[in-house]
Formats: sequence, structure tokens, C-alpha cells
Amino acid sequence: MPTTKTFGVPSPANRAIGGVPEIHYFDSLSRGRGQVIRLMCEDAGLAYKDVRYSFDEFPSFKREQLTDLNPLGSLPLVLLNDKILTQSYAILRHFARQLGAYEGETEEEKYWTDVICDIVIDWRTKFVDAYFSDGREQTYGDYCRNTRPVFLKGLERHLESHSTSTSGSFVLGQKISYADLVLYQICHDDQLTQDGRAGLKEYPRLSQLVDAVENRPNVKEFLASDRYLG
Ligand SMILES: N[C@@H](CCC(=O)N[C@@H](CS)C(=O)NCC(=O)O)C(=O)O
Repeated sequence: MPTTKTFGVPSPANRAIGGVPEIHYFDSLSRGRGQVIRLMCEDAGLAYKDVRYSFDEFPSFKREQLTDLNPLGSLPLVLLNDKILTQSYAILRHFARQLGAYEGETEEEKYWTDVICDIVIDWRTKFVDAYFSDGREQTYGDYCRNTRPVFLKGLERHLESHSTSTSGSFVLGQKISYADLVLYQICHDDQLTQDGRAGLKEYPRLSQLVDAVENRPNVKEFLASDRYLG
């Protein structure tokens, strides 16, 4: 049986998205694609139901129930108001549009938010492939030496030079967007936000973004709470 906990109290933000989302995801600490959705809920003050599956129970859940809900058989899956939502990045964009936040206002800002998110999607795919492979020692080592620096350097350069990002700490300068959340979460999951940001020493602009996300009042409260599992 998955564990289920409800966090927060329904707020105007919940009304904007149509209720209290039920987020189904792995019980993988505070990590992964599903965690970004939880993080958006935390930041936006959305109450949410957190339904967590252990890695042991996932195969039978997938076989017996999940593929009826999501033909791809992947998590996260969000149930909201009789609707089944799949694909984490589409869910973030969907919530952003309904909240009227997290995606920028001008076409230029929306485009730039999507650009940074798309880079992170590519990065996370490479990270997951390398980290969860049978030959992790080799594949994750190669990834850390060769693949990850390409993303870190590229993102650092984008954020320090693109006019949309230079007026503040976030991807959109002063305004948080869903791209900050996905970028923060991959840095977190790949152990770059911990240990005094040691892994980001050569990337001050990314470090600045990570600090800014962690200093958002609701995120700060979440990271200090027992809802944050590492
Ligand atoms: N593009 C999808 C990727 C979903 C995905 O690959 N989920 C992984 C966990 S992060 C999963 O469910 N893996 C198990 C499986 O597919 O059987 C999304 O962003 O939601």
C-alpha cells in the first residue's frame, strides 16, 4: 500500500487549479520529477495529497492499476478533480497557467522559461540513465566528468548573459518560474546544492539561483520541516 499524507490547507491557489492535487510518485526522499510538482505546491501555498509508492510495490501497482491511468506507466501522476494528469513538465506548465504565475508574462519570458526547462529535461534524462544503470560506477563517473559539465557550463552562460535572466537571481530575473524549480531540483538530486554548494563552485550564477529558490519563504519553511526528506 502506498503511504498517503495531506499537507497544507486548501487555499485560493487550490481554487485556481481546481482542488487539492493528489500527487502519486515514488517514495524517493524529496527527489525526482514528482518532487518538482510537490515543490511547486509548497512554493505556491497549495495543499496537496502526497501518495508515495515504494520501489518494491511499484511493479505490481504499474501492472495492475497505473497503466489504466497512464498508458506510459510512468510516475508522477496527478489526480485532480476527476482529471488524470500525466507528464511532469506538462503538469507544471498547466498549474503555472492556472495560477497565473511561474511562466513569465511576455512571450519572450515564456519562451525563455521553456528553453531553460527543456535543457533541464535533457540533463535529467542523462543523469537518470547514468545513475540508475547497472554499471553505475562507470556510467555515473563518465557522466560527472563529461556530460554534466556541458549542462552546467551551458546553463551558467545562458543565465549570466541572457537579458531576461540578468536582472535578478531567477531565470526571469526577479520573478520565480517553473524553470527555476526544475533547475533547482536537478541540482539538488545530483548533490550539487548540498555540502556548501561544493559542486557549484565554478558556477556562481547557478549557485545564486539555488540560493534564491531555497530562500523563498515557503521553500525555506519546507526545507526545514519534516516534509523534507533529503
Ligand atoms: N516525461 C515523463 C517521464 C516520467 C518518468 O520517466 N518517470 C519515471 C520516474 S521519474 C518512472 O516512472 N519510471 C518507472 C517506469 O517508467 O516504469 C515525465 O516527466 O513525467
